[in-house]
Amino acid sequence: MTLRRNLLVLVLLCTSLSLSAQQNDLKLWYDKPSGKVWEKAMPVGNGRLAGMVYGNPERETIQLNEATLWSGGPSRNDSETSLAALPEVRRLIFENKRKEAAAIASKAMKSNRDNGMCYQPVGNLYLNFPGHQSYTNYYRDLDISNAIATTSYTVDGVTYKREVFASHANQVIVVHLTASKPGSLTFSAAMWSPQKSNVVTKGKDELVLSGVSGDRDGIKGRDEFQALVKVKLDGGQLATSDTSVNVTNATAATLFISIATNFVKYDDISADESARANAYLDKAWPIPYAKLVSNHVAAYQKYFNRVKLDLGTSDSVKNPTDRRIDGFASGNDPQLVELYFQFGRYLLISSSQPGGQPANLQGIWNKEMSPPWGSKYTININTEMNYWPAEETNLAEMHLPLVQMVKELSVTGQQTATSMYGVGGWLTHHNTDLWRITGPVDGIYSGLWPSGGAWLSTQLWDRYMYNGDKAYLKSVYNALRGAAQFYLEFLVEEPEHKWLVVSPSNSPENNPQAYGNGIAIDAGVTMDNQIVFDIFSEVISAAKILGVDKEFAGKLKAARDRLPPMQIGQYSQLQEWLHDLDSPRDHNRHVSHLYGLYPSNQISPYRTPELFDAARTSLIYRTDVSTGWSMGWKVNFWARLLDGNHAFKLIQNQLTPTGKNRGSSNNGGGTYPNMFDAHPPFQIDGNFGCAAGITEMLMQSADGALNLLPALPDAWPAGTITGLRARGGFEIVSMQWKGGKLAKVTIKSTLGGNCRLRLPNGAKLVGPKDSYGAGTLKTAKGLNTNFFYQNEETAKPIISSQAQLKPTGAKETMLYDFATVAGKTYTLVGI
Ligand code: FUC
Repeated sequence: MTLRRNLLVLVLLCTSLSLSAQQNDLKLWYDKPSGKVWEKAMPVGNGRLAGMVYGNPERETIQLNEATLWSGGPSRNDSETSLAALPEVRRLIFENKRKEAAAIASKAMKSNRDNGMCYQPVGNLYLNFPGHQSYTNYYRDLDISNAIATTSYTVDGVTYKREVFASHANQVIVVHLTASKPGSLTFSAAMWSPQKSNVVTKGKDELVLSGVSGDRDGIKGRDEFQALVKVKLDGGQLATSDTSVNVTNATAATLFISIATNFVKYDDISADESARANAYLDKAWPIPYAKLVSNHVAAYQKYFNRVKLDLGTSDSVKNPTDRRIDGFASGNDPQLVELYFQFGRYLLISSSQPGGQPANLQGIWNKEMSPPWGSKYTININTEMNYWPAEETNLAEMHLPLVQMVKELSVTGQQTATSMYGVGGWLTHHNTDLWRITGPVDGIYSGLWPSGGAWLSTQLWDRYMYNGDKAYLKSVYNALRGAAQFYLEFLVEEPEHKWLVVSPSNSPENNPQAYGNGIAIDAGVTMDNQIVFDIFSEVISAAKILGVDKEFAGKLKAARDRLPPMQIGQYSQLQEWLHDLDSPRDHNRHVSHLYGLYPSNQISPYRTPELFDAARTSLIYRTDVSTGWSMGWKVNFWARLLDGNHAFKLIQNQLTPTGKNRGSSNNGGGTYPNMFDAHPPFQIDGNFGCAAGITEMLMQSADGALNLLPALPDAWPAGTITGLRARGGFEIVSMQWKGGKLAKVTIKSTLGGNCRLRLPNGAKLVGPKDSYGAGTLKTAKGLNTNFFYQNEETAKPIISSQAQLKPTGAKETMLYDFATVAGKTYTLVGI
């Protein structure tokens, strides 16, 4: 009997131990409050509302945002003098008189209006707890498995607990406060905003903050907002002063935070923010707390639970998250990679929801009136990177705000195409904002780059490669077509080879020394050539699929044939510019000419081995450590270069506390204690880029086959992942690997068609028994008959006589074909 009871206790103990270990797996947790440091606070968000929870016992701060609160109001920023200057600027570039070209462009093409508006904060909610200066048992966390931030501590034997979430179901931020001893919860709630605003109290239980966004670049702030905080009590008393709600001797309290603005659309700010904020609040108010939680968790987990990753675990999981980040690069903590990957997915679900705004430079979290780079949309890399994990990590719905933004830009950008360049179609330069500006932002060094809209458009096409949904393709066709039409009319013939090139432009935020300091103005840069190649090819395919625009597609084909091919220069590098001007000592954070390697698929170890090696050489010259987003991009590059160990090295650099990365002129990028990516300052792109890179190490689908475990590092010999999506509508229901080899994979086909697999080892098909060709896997040969895996042919590169190219070094793989039927699931085991 005693033995049985002891056994039972042991079993129970083990279960609860393993449960708590498991529960810890998806938590960012800390044993100290954030104090004043925003980058230690925990982010919550529902795509529209966001909060940063500091977890300070005596004075809690929850910094608040609403996704449509931006400085200014509806505006445009085209330059009116550009068109007249265009021929002269082009002529000077072709004559290699770049200084002169830049001088004219700086005067005539730069925007003389605004340089983009800022994403701005709503303000702070403060909760003051008298007597909570000294506390014990402090703990706080962000549980990304249910999107709830919790703080708890003990004062005078009473344990206080705060739970905060931005409800995905009920459109309010909820703060739930409890005390372990009835009647011991006493606090006051107040609000503050850096905006032009005022705070009043309403009844006995409510704060009302009303304001209007800031002015900027001479554009008046017209984005009006209202934030309401209403308190519901369990026991105790409620009272208000002029500016605070005061609670005494309660046992529990639930605070409902409702925020709204007058923003309807980029050119319409006619909504009534107060009516909206009240409507959200009135709807949520009657719902009991437990139901608010279950609604929220269900709505969040619908997305989050689709993907699970297990790379193994170590004792490090017992440490607080900031200590784990500190030790990651020199230790063994594979679970932190899982946490970082899932945190990326958490951030995307929290900052980008259908019907809302896309994630900006800081996602949806910003405390500054004048944040770095306006916390807007920089689209010469950053916004695109935000969405790299969307399709493949099974968050396709989160992509929709970006799709909508591109549709809107394809309207506002038409006027820019006509007025600035005298051509049809549409474009954006290297930035945009809530008001969908499409003119150049900042100086021409970075701002005079006309390919932002086209790059974004290629991502809309890529979404089609995953979903194969013709109705979707039709809905974005006009945007894609307009992006291609812009180039068709804008491309000019360069004098030397008679290639068609984009001019004026630049290779984002970089220049060869030969042009002189600060001069980047250019024609025919490699990244532009690659982007034009993609958007032309995509529109040619889309027109064919939709049975439209035959003649237009013919014109695109003819122009595509006249684009410059990629070139390999004297240092065996992929040339960034039309001429061989790269320096092996150039460590610029942008690696724009490798767009063709990732996110595009123009460079491949199997189809273009010389370009593959040249791209690798260029990347080695650029070095590893850099800004956060640059390192995130490099994880993807090294994954596409099939070098898992080098990709892992970049993850180590990324998961290093900011400021601690050494040995590079690009010091500084890394990770903050709350796992936010450090440019520095905080910029969310690196979180997303690195999450996408981790995925690309485990699965790729851009190069003619579904490539499983293409870049597995030695650090992850065994693991499992569920729920990834691949092009052609394939879903990796689950995949397991052991000893670096594929052990088992289950693939669901949603569109049917040939499944071509590239594997590190042999495999056999074990199910389903009734499937076509069950049990057999044909060795793949020739062109993949599956449209979604048919790559456009990359033009043969021009190779410098001084270049010394190396073999790709790609490991031998097995290449199989098997036919699939839409809706069926197939299981293979490794042999
Ligand atoms: C681009 C980058 C910077 C920064 C900014 C927001 O201009 O060159 O590094 O990320 O965007």
